Amino acid sequence: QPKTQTTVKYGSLTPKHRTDSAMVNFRNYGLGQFIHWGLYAIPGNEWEGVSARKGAAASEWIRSWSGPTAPENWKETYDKLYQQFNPKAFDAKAWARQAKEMGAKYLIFTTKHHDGFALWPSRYSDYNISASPYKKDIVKEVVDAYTAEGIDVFLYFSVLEWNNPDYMLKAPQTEAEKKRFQRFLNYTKNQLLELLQNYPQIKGFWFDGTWDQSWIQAYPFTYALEKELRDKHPGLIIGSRFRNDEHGKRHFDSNGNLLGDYEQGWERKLPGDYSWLNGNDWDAVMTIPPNGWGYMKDWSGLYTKTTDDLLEMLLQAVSMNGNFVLNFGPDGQGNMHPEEDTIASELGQWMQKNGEAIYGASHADLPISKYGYYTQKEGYLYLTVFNRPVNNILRIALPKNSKEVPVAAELLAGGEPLLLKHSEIGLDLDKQAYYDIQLPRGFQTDRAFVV
Ligand code: JFZ
Repeated sequence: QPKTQTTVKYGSLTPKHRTDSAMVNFRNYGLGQFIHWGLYAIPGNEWEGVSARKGAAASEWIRSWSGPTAPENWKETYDKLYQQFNPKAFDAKAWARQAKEMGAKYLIFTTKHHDGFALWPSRYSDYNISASPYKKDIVKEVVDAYTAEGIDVFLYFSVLEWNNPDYMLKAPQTEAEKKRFQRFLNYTKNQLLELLQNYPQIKGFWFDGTWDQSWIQAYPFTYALEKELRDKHPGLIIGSRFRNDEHGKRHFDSNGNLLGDYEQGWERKLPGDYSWLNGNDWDAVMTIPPNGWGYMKDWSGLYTKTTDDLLEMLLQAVSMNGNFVLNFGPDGQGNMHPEEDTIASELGQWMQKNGEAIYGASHADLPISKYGYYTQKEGYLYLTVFNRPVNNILRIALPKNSKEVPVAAELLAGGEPLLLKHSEIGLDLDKQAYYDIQLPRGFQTDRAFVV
């Protein structure tokens, strides 16, 4: 069927597959860290009789999702939390060291979430970190510390603000509303330019809160703003959640072109099939609890993901050319949750031994393996095994007459050579060539292993 092309004036501004060094680096990251930190870290999902919904709770939404026991003036109370924001244990260098040990190659950090509170001393809003007892520029501390560890920094920025009188959900109608919303747009632009100016090391923005009609209808403004941000900061990486075209199409414009440099819709879920992705760059952001991004005091009674769950998701992402970004929600003092510490260290131990199968690795064009996930790089094929065969023989089926054939196999961690045999026995010998890899007798590890 012939595809009809729609006229799109405010469509994609960048090519589908950028090949500049910033984007090549992005493609090679493999593993990233997300940090949600802000005033919501103080309540930690439950506070003074207020409790966000358990299970479905997104602790950073407590201002909106406060439970039935919330007092009348809860929102006003929340908006005063900044007066007690004084994270005594906050040590950006310690966070950055931990991220480095975990094996993260990039960080996405919340400069301002939906509550509107800026973690940097913004000239464009008084509702910022300078007004808190902490006073110091948290964004600067984080950007500097991570950059010093060689970890690239991306800034999370929520456009929508719950408590900004100039913000509105619907597109402005009256002249007064138009004027008010234009003020909000200018403010947003000023803050973004301010972030670029203050923190020139950053590699990109991770936008959020761009789904309301007010923003959707402001497409001439957002189009021009994206252009300006890119002009001011060559190489800047922006995901597909920043803006829409003039037909209201988000993520992809009306002709199906990705809006931005990578697909940003994979949030607490992963694509099931490589072909859906259509060659687009993407990342997936993931919580450890079911749906809490900000600090949650109490993880009991929730299924919180294990290190193995997360490793499997990492492999699922990288095997389909995506990055996997794991979220941390530090508490109001600046400490990570103890279970986050454990997971970071376990992931780090695994990455230390097996990172070669992740960093710079990409999709291997092979049928899905029942044992785990294939990745490939520079003539090497990696198989990360989550399901160990009981007979200790890993069977790899390659298309018959494939130009590339395996010549040797080894365990990635430690490099132990493994017996590899071309097998004459198989179900589909006309179409496939079978290779059997003998795992060491009694082979056991506590985590997935890579051949
Ligand atoms: C947003 C935020 O509301 C949330 O607090 C958190 O910061 C998360 C990373 O992003 O939540 C979203 C945004 C988009 C979708 C779902 C949740 N989405 O497109 O499916």
